[in-house]
Amino acid sequence: MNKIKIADAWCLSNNGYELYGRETDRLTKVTPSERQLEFLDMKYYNFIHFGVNTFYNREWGDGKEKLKKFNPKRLDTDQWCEILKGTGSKGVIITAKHHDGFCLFDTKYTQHNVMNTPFGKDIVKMLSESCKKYGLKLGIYLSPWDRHEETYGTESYNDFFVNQLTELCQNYGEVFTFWFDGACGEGKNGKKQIYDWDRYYSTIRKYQPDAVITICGPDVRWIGNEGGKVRECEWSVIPAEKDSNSLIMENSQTDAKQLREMAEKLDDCSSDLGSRKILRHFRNLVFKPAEADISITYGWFYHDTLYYFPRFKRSAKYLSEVFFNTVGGNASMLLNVPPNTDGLISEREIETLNEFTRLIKAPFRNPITDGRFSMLRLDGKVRPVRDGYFDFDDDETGIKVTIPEGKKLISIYMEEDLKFSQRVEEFKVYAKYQGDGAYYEIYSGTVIGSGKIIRFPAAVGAEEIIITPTQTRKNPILKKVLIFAK
Ligand code: FUL
Repeated sequence: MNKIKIADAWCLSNNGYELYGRETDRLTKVTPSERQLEFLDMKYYNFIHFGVNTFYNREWGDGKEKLKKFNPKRLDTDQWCEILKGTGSKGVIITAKHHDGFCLFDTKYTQHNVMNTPFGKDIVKMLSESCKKYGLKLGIYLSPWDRHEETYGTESYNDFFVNQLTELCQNYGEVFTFWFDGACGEGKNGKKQIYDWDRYYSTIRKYQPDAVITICGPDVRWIGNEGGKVRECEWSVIPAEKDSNSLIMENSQTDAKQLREMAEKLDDCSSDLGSRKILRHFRNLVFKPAEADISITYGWFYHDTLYYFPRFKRSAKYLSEVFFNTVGGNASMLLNVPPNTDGLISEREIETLNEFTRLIKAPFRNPITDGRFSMLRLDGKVRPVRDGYFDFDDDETGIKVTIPEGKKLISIYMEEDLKFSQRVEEFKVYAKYQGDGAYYEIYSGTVIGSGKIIRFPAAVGAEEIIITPTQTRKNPILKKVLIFAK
């Protein structure tokens, strides 16, 4: 264990990095929009993949599926919402239309929709009502790639798509996100659609100004794989050209059987998207927080039997680690929970979700209450913090927290106030034990961003801890620091 070296603090050496200057001004001027800020507070929410694929035991339909097969006899969107809300979810994104072109909503623009099935009810409408009832936000997945629509591949498809978007914007209350998948399996000889993204975006901005546009969109970026893997440092300020729609589409799924490959892949061409070393080479920067998507089982749609990969089942433990790494790694977690052919989330999934919920809540019981937090100054004096807001003055080196007697430190949760951009690049946590009165380093981390979770493998019996940013782009501003001890 290293003893504390106060000289490492951001306001002294800052690891030799510039602290106030033209470049740090340029970087910290890149800040989120109001809609992004609101989205960043959600942190964990769900995907529902449901459609004709569910009844064909498929991942990708070809657009020729028979509508009479779609009959989820016990469908209950309240059940979905009740279960997902119970896991701490903040919202649900439904596949209003997947690549097969089948629509789960009542649309005027194609016959290939739920109203013409034996089920005959608008499922997006039902879900929007359940979401309201359970206090969840509603999100819409509308696949740009459409294997059923005849106009796909021509300019009129853009009209078709905008018409459907307009229906979805107008008929289902507030929508928190429109999720535009980059996947396309047409290959070289298939139909190629030139998507009029600008028109899609302006339609959304017109009718749903608060919604974020995700993946092939300007507001939220895809993490680059479909297995919930995050980079060691996830940055939210990145070069615009590193997240263009064409790059996303190139890296997206091109075959329904690529499930494992997509889960394991970490976009290697851009594993460092936003350190200072990278950013100085790029003129156009954007604020684009990361979202990590992952499915609870093998495949995005429900399969009774094991799908392409027999052992590809994710345990609650695995999913909970994904939660800690994403929500605690400056990214959001989008967990897919697909209903079965009855139209219900099945027991198998409920069991996993119950255990997942228990695991993700475990480190966050027993927070230490305010009154024990203060800002430590260079001269050794302290400034008490009462409002739970930690904006460092130029002579403040760390956040000092006293641990109540008889309690041990279990975990730490922190958030930067991203209104002021992502600033912290590195920090350390020190503990003072009873005895020699010295401080020892117990954790060394990099970015904080929208959320940093630190879990200590063994409870730390310290009487005091100090959290010291050691490298930052400007004075650090944290809007939340929670300490859990038992
Ligand atoms: C992929 C799609 O091809 C999958 O079917 C699924 O919808 C996933 C979330 O995105 O790109």
